[in-house]
Amino acid sequence: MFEKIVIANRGEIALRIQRACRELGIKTVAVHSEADRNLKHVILADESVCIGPAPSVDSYLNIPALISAAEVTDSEAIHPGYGFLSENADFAERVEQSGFVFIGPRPESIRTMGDKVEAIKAMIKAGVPTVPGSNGALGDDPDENMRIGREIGYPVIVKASGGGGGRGMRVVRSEAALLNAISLTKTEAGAAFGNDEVYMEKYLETPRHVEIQVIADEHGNAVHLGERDCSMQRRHQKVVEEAPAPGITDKVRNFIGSRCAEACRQIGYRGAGTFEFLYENGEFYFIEMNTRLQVEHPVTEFITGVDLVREQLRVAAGLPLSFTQTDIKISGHAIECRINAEDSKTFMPSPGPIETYHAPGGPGVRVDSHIYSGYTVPPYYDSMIGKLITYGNTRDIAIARMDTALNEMVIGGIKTNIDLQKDIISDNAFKAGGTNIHYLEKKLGL
Ligand code: MV4
Repeated sequence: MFEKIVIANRGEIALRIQRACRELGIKTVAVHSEADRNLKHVILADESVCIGPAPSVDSYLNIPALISAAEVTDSEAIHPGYGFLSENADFAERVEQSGFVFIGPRPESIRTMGDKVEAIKAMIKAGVPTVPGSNGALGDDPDENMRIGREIGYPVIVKASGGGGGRGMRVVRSEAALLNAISLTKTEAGAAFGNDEVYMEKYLETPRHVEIQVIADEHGNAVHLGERDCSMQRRHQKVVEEAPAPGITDKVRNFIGSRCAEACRQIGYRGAGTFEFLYENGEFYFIEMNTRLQVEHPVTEFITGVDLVREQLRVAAGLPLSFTQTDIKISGHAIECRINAEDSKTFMPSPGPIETYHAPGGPGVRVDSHIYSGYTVPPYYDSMIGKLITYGNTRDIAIARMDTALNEMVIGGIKTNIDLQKDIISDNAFKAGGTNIHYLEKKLGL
């Protein structure tokens, strides 16, 4: 196992990674911006290095500064967390070329999955079900593109190969609008991603967002850890996630999960990853793969008992996974509410000093947060300041515990979305389970 690693991130995930390191006896180096000297994990780190001014581009996205920090502290590896450089293939490559281990997939895997057309091709080859579509980049022949549109059937969606996460896509509801939509999406994609490749899919009107967690080692072992339902979202920002997804049977989970694990073996995937699917009328349709640890990983940890960050560290160090597929038993139900420093109604960010903080607790309650009383939320970064996760033997118990925990939680001095979360958790459609990706925006009247 590693002796010392750099945590190239901030906030709750940096603290989460540091905790896993502590358990494994790994020393941690916190790298931080000038605005982040008082972050909890920086204070608790074995060593810390200031890597630049507050703006992310000058600090958390500064590749030479991060690699220098690994060099001067004599670290062996770099954990990128999520966001920032976590899915940047060039960063992963430069980390490895500098003689450090990137705690994540091989750079080639990150590059392939970052190119959505390539990712879909790899999935078709591996037997993962995809959305009916062009199964490749669209060419310049208008007649051929019209033929593809007719064959798929309207509505269709035109997506940028370099996009993902909701960027660079356009819904097309009629044949008459297709060619213009393709040319607009191409132009925007070229400017935004430096890649004007676009592809076409059948547009699914009311799907759920269900994703499969996988983890693989360098010895040919790949295991799936079941699914999460992340349909409760607003403007492509997830708000509540849960595992398992309501209504997914063991049989369906094992079918789709084993296809994802097999795809990992086929492409030689290493590390943690997530296969994103749209789920509609009982069918799974692959859309994208995320090659990082995700914000919502704790719900999977609750229902499987696996420590995902610990396993990431193990497989990055070349050790085998500490379990096999048959060891994994999905049990109970977990829900996560993201806690953001923002107005519950307008969603305006609300940075500033936290004057009071009381964390909830009790059976089946987990709080992943770096905040403390006296901490000031800086205005420069994402507004998520923590995650509240609850577990129970049944979904109803997990919901009841979440309701209790949200009512116990006090964060004073700044605005938070706790009231919005209480509203969602007590919503009848949420309680019934299985709401689609448009539900929250409709409820909020957007
Ligand atoms: C779709 C879709 C409907 N049909 N693809 C948005 C983010 C990106 N990951 C893919 N997205 C979508 N792709 C087809 N063929 C609807 C969405 C979508 C969405 C997906 C997941 C979670 C939230 C979403 C919100 C709006 C649209």
